[in-house]
Amino acid sequence: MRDLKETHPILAQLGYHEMIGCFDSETDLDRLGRVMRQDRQRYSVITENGIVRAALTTGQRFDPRDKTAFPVVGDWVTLGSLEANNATIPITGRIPRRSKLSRRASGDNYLEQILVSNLDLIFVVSGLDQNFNLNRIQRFLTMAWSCGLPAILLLSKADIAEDADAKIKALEPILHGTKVYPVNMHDTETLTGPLKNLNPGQCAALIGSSGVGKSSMINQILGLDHMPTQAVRAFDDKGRHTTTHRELCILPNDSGLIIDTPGMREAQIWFEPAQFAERYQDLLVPAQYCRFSDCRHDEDPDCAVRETALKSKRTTDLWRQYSLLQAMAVTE
Ligand SMILES: Nc1nc2c(ncn2[C@@H]2O[C@H](COP(=O)(O)OP(=O)(O)OP(=O)(O)O)[C@@H](O)[C@H]2O)c(=O)[nH]1
Ligand SMILES: [Mg+2]
Ligand SMILES: [Zn+2]
Repeated sequence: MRDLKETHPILAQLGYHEMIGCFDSETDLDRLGRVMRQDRQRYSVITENGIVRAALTTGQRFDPRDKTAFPVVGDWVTLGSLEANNATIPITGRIPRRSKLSRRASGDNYLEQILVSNLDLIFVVSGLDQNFNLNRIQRFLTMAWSCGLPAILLLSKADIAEDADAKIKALEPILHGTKVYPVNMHDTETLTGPLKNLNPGQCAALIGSSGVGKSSMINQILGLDHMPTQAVRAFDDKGRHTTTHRELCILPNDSGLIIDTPGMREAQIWFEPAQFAERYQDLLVPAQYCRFSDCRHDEDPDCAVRETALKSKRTTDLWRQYSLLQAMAVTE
């Protein structure tokens, strides 16, 4: 196959290189797209030949009982052919995800809801204004970690913050090595640093409360008012949930992809027990040998997890993440 950048520049920008080998023939590539936007059953899919409207075929391809099987923003999908008199193209399949951001679905059952997929990075956005809340930031960071995704913290509204330095200092105990950038979403210069963490073809998702500036950031990078934004009500800083859908945006100069998401009231953490066990396997066994059965693996005396983490080449960050995740799994 010729250089994908020449034959299929859009697919290349969308990060297709991650899947080189899945499809070889040019016809296959013409049937391939990446979900850019989803409004209930309707999808907008970016293909080499432009953005198309697509929908799931009524049929057995996606088991309706398994919501996690349905395509989400970020997914690579295969498309059928366009029927006459029908402007909507059927989605015929979904390529297995290499990563996903999930949360616990609302309701009593412990169910997974996949928000977006095929990510390389999560930008947790939080305001340096009255929105600033350590607990909330910790939960959003944990949401990324529990899905095995690296997180970067963007502290917006640095231009109007009064005690930014004190707030940033207060973050220290919950960061565990996470990079932090104070930013002004209306000033491109402050966004250059964080965006250096994203390589061509890589995809980041913006998560955080409503009104923290997620859509403003995308508009600033794109240089146009693509995503609607709205001033936050001054009296409670709660925002009004301006963005109501998830949307993947291609950044200029082949500098990666960013997905905007609606503000979340609360980060409901999702744990996939198998994945969790795999990532922290060598810490799970020693956990049984801590002196206290309710050991938080933090400052507690005779903690076997901490000892193991310190002895092995693992960083203490990982062990702290582990304790944090475990604590949250219990309290969920
Ligand atoms: N001064 C200042 N204002 C900002 C900054 N970031 C966002 N804003 C303002 O905050 C308001 C809310 O910004 P949005 O971009 O709509 O927030 P959002 O996170 O997308 O909100 P939802 O879509 O509801 O989740 C807008 O009026 C923005 O102009 C910033 O860094 N500095
Ligand atoms: Mg928004
Ligand atoms: Zn312990």
